[in-house]
Amino acid sequence: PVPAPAGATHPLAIGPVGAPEATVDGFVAQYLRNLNFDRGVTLSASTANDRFYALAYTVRDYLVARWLEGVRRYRASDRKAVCYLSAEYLLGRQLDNNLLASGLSDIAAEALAQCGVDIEELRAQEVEPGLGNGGLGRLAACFIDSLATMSVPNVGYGIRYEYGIFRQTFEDGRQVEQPDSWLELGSPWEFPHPEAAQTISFGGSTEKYDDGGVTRSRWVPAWSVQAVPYNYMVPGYQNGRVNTLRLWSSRANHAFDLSVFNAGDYVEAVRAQTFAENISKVLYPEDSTAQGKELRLQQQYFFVAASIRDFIDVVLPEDFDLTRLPERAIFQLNDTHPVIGVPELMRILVDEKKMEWDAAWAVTQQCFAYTCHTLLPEALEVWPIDLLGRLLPRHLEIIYRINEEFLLAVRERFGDDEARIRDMSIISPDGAVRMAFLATVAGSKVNGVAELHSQLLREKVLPAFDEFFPGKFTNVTNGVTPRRFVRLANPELSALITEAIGDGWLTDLERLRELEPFADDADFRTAFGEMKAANKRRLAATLQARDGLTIADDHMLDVMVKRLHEYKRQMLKLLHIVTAYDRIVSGEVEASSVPGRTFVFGAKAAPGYDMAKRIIHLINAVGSVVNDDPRVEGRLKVLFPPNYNVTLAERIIPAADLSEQISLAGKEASGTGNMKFALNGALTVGTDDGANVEIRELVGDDNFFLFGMSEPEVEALWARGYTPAEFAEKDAGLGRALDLIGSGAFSGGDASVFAPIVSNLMNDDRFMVLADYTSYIAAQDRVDDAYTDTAAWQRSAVLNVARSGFFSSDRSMRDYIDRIWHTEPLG
Ligand code: GPV
Repeated sequence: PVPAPAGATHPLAIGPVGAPEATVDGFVAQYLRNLNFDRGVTLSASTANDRFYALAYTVRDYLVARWLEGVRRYRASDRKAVCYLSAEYLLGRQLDNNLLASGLSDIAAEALAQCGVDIEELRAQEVEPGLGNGGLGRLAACFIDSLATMSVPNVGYGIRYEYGIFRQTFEDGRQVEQPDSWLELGSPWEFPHPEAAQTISFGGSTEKYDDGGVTRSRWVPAWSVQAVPYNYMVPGYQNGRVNTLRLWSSRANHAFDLSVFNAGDYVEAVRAQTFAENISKVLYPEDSTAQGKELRLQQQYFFVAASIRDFIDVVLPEDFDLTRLPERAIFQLNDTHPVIGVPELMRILVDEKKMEWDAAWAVTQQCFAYTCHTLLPEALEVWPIDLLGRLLPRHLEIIYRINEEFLLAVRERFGDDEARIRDMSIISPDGAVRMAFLATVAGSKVNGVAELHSQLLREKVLPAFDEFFPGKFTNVTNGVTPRRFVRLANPELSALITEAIGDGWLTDLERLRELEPFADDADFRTAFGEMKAANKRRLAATLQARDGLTIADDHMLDVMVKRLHEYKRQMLKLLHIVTAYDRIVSGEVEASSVPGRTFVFGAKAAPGYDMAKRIIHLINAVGSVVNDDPRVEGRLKVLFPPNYNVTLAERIIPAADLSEQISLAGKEASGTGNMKFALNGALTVGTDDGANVEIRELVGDDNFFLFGMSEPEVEALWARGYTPAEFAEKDAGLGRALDLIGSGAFSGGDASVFAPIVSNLMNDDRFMVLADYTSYIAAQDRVDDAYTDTAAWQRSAVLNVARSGFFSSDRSMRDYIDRIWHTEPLG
């Protein structure tokens, strides 16, 4: 027990008061208490929001005691913690996750039933926090779930954006962005701590001063804001552990406000406040694209500075000897967004704690590790030195010194090889800080996110660094949490699995292997087919209620859900749809000879990405024509529900038969949707890219539809010279599909609407859509054939589930722990 405050005599004052009783009666009592005392309403006078809040608070109440106890035990230990620094966390809804983790699902359902409350209605009340763009943000959410489940001490650090990823609507088929005001009705899951706010400074200049005979540098900032922490519980799966996610929100500095206010300029004071609060106002809606905006650098420094200081000043004991920081913390950099933390830690150690540079650098190098999530050169962040110097002048000086010493070491090893020096300099020849280089130099390890990606990172993107730092580069293949993406999203499949092999798979996903024999069990396959059919009906109900869309339940569900990006090649999928449509309407193929297919898209385009938005328009345009054409009725259908998010993913993925993972080889770092589909028994049609490579190796060639060029073949074609128009000439089907799009067949005869897409494909086609078309269509013909043999298809689907256990984020976390973090669970 913790020591009681002086003067405490009541037994309850000594520790956490403990959770309410985990019974239906206990739950009901706590629920009604929350409704009355927190919401200030009676059950009969409550709104759905009140009832949702009271439910969330009740679940929270059960978790809080474990959380506080865990924090206490961690602080009493000397364990190393994983400080995961991520600009994005794409959490999804929390209610069911927290019910499952706390083991309260059944009790809550019964308790609410006894109160006459419809739990389904309350589920629908929850607005998901969309504090991320896509894969990178969702990966962070899976990782913190796994760390809690594995009892590994972890704090997730990030930004509490007031507006998350925009809400997508369509007007005449075109994407329109609406603000995501997820906090409008408040969030029951957060614990704000305004009293623990930190001051984060910006701007100004640096100066040298005499510190008892030693000349030192210091930063004299010009302005500052407050960083207010909001804590969220991250419960492990039924293990009594609850970790913390700490997100920072910006506020105006009161001192700053007041001085202006005293001068009588009320409006100016309020403007200053708006300026400060801008920093955490909105998530940048980019995905795999760098955005060199000053506000974004402000966001990055804001959350990283607050997080590092939080760990040192609040989490670690007072007067902790910072030369031992690597024993207590590893700061994992989720891509380059938090890399400004490197010079920040150096500044704290050297300027504030007065450590020698070399000692500080040794500490810093052990405290950071860097995960790279891309290969696209345009997505590698760089900050112009004038911008960085204006916003963070002392950090720029520190970066210069890091670079100077690094390049000196390079010269020592390789001589005055100026070309090499230029290629490896953290400062680029055109005067920008290359954040990936800084992260690589500073990090104890650098990892890619799938085998192929890590190999290409080493060999193509950072080869000079791999040579200079032997052993620094490693791979950790991504993973996904089976709790959310199998157990919660697919309760029918989960029941089937548990009935067959017990429930150990939920925390040891490799045990899905034990399902392999069931692939040859006709009864199991039938049950599996019924599960898919039930999931399709559930999706149909969701899409009907959400968007008024209908799906035929005898169709193959062919799904492509992911951010809209040219490298992911939604265009290739569209060319297949246009071809399938054209084959039927031209009479080349008898409609009844191919299985009925419903194509489902989900995709947001970055608001400033014109080509991506045009492709969204084209998907909707092709959808209208195909869906309204009686000649393909009952055979082909295109659905594009707007605003794809985690909540919708949890409905779509379990219903899918076919998973589209069709990026140009060498462009998709990993993909994680691909793993979710395989784990839910969809077969993949995919290129040899990212984690598809590992999925195919594991599930077997017979259970995966491979197509397209391999990465070396892509390179060879570039080297030979790629002329896309030649491919359009060689394949008549491709020529016809492009003609249809280019001639206005999907735009009411107005050829100009989609001509830019066609001309881009014919003349440029950076992602070689046309080069892979023929192979893709052949793969889709194999899919059609395979789908007609139901037993064989289901056998493959079961094998996909049985052989995908490797893709648990628990395994990813184990790999990070073994290869990078060297942390231990808190027993
Ligand atoms: I860099 N990714 C992302 O979602 N946003 C980004 O800004 C960057 C990468 C994605 C990659 O595109 C996926 O291939 C990968 O699976 C995911 O990050 C998680 O590693």
